[in-house]
Amino acid sequence: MTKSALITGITGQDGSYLTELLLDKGYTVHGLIRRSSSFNTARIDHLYEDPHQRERSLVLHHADLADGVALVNLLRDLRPDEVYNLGAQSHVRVSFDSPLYTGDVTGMGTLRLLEAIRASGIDTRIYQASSSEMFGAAPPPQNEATGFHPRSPYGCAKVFSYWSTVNYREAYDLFAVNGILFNHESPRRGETFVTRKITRAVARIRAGLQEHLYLGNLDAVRDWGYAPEYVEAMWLMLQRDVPDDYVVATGTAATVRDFLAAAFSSAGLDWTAHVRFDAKYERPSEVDALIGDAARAEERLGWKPRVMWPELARIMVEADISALDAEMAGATVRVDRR
Ligand code: NDP
Ligand code: GDR
Repeated sequence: MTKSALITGITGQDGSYLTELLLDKGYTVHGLIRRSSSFNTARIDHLYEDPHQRERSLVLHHADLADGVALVNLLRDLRPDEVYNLGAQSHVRVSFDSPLYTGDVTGMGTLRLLEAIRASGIDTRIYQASSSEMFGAAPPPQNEATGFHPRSPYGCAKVFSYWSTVNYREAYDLFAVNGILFNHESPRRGETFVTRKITRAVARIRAGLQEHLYLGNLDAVRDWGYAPEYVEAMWLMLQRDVPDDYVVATGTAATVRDFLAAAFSSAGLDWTAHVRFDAKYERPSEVDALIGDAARAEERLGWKPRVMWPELARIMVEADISALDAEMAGATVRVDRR
């Protein structure tokens, strides 16, 4: 029997890679998308199927994590085997500007989804996209036993979602898991996250379209991995006999400055000639260092990272250079298929 999955956040970086993975495994994939005044499906356009086609393996549905009734209706109708809750206001800096909205979507949205599963009485497994941001000020290395000390409205909302997921597992015997994923990037990463902001700027500076890149704190330490590998871990977590929570990380650390230097030098550029400081990109409270210990994921899921941050920087720079070259040659490259 074909398995089915519902993905919230299907139009995001992770949603697009997870959709590819599940379609490759033969799933029917349902995606929750938000109504938008302009197209927001660029990352999954290459997977799009004509809605008039009879047998479809990818079906999109309009709904929103803010709309609990729509979630109940959707779950009752679709009865998916697996639910992946990737939808969120996911930008940490933005969460300081929109704390209540972030709390509503990134926090309460998860509870609405869990409650929709419970209320509709369906038998489904749910993956919650938890985050290393929950560790915040807790010193590295961080693993599943590390206490949370979030440093942003986003981190606080993710802690609420984490505990709601654990609570529904304990209270209702739901197969509910938290993947505590450390930063993961790709050519499909949103353009305002620091790695992609850097690699896009490298391509534009190299092409003479931009001279300066404005950034905030360069001292923050992050554990950057490669997004297509991280969605494999999500799927593996839902295939276990027993639900549990897992850290997913590379265990290697770099500062924003290290990533910057690697990205610029991979295109033959010197970052110090181009980077300027702008306090606007600093956070009122920063997360200084995140370095994950993914021993449990390796031991129980057989998951191991393959691409480490220096290679990741190269992959992203190359992709942005090719995309820009194609754009400048007049072709429109809307989706990177890597
Ligand atoms: P993105 O920001 O790329 O994608 C977020 C997705 O959520 C988009 O599809 C977005 O839709 C959707 N979304 C936003 N608001 C709502 C809403 N109100 N209702 C329904 N959907 C909504 O995030 P990533 O793919 O990078 O991350 C996926 C998840 O994993 C997120 O929950 C994130 O917080 C979490 N995470 C990410 C990590 C990372 O390093 N990437 C690390 C740890 C956790 P639209 O396209 O319309 O904006
Ligand atoms: P993060 O990622 O906050 O870790 O959250 P981001 O790339 O936004 O920031 C990483 C670090 O870079 C510093 N920084 C800047 N960040 C941005 N965005 N823009 C800048 O100009 C800039 N200059 C310096 C930041 O201060 C920070 O220290 C990501 C998101 O994907 C979350 O959803 C996810 O949960 C966590 O990763 C794990």
